[in-house]
Amino acid sequence: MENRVTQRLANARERALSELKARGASRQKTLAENVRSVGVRGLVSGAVASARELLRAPDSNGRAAASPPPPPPPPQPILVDPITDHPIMRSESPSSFLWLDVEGYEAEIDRKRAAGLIDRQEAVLLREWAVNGYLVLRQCIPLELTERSLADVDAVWSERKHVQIDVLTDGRRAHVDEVDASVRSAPHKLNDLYLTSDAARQIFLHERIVRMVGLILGDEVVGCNSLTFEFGSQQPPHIDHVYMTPPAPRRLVASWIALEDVRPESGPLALWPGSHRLRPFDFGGTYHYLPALEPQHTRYVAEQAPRFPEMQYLAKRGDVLLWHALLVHGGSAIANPGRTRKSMACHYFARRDVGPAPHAPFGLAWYLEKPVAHSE
Ligand SMILES: O=C(O)CCC(=O)C(=O)O
Repeated sequence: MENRVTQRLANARERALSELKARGASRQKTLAENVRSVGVRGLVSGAVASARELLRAPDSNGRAAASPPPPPPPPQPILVDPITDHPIMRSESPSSFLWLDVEGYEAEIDRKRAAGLIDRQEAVLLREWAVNGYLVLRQCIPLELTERSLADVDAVWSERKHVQIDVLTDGRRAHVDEVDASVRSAPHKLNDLYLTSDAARQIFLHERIVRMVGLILGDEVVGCNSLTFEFGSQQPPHIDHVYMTPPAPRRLVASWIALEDVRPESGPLALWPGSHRLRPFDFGGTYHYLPALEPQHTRYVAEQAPRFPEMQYLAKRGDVLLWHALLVHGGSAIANPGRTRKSMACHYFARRDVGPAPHAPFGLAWYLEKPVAHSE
C-alpha cells in the first residue's frame, strides 16, 4: 500500500514536472523567470492537476477509485502564456484544438488504454506527443525499403526524370531534367516522390506512421506531400502550420524519416519541444502566411523558440519522428558540406478536411493525387 502511494506521488511529480518543462520552465532559470515563462495560469493549472491526481481516494486495491464522473467542463486548450508584442491569436475556437492539446488529455489516453483502443506503447507515445509536440517511432521503416527509396532517388538523377525540385541555395523551383547535374550536391528537396516511387509511397504511408497520425488526428489519414532531402535543409526555425495551413486549423501532422544515420555535422533536424503550445501568429484573422507580415512572423518565432530547450535529432536509419503542426523546428547549420543527411519529411491531413480533392487509397490511408508531368 505504502509503495503504491509512493508510486502515485512519483507519477504525479513526474507528470507535473514534464508539464512545467513543456510550458518553458527550467532548473536553469530563477523563480521569477520561471513564473514569467510558465505564467501564473500555467503554474496554477499544473498544481491543480497534480493535486487532483493525489487526492483521488484509493480503492481497496490502493488504486485511485473510480468515482462517478462530474459533468465535463468544456476542455481548455493548453497554451503557453504569451510574452510578446507581436499579434497573436488570442481567442481560437475550442473545437480547433485536437484532443491531445486540451486539459484532460491524460484521462482520455487512460480511457482509450482501458478500452483496449491503444496499447501500452501507444499510450506512452501519445503522452510524449501531448507534452513535447513530437514522438519517435524507432526502427519503424525496414532497411530494405530505405535502400529502395534511395535507389529511386539515384534513378531520378541518372535518368533525369521530370520530378519537381526546390533548390534551397537560391530558392529556385524547377524539375530535375531542367537543372544542371551539379545541383544534386547542394541542399535541395525533391517534391512528392511518392507519386512516382513505390518505395517512397510505402515509407510515406507506412502502417505505423498512419496508425499514430490517425490516433492524433482522430480520423483517417491523407498524406498530402513528401519532401526528399539528400543534405540538411538549413531552414531557419519555423512552424509548418503557417505555410501548409490545413483546411481546419491545427489538423496537420508532419513526419521526418531518416534514410541513413544522421551525423551531427550534416545539419540535423532541430526541434524546440513544448513550442507547439505557443499561440499562433495572427496574420490578420488568418493562420496562413501573408508575405507582408512574414518578416514580423519570423521575428516572433525567433524570439519565442529560446523559451524552450533546443533538441538536435540524431536519428538512426529507419527511425521516424512525428511532429505537431505548430512545433517550432528547422534544419541546423551544416558543418561538413560533403556529409549527406538523406531523409524524407511528409505531411498529413485528416480525411474529413480534404473534401473533394482527389485522393487515392493506400493500405488503411489515402494520398493526395496530383498531376504527374512526364518528360516523354
Ligand atoms: O529536414 C529539415 O532539415 C527540415 C524539414 C522541415 O523543416 C520541413 O519539412 O518543414
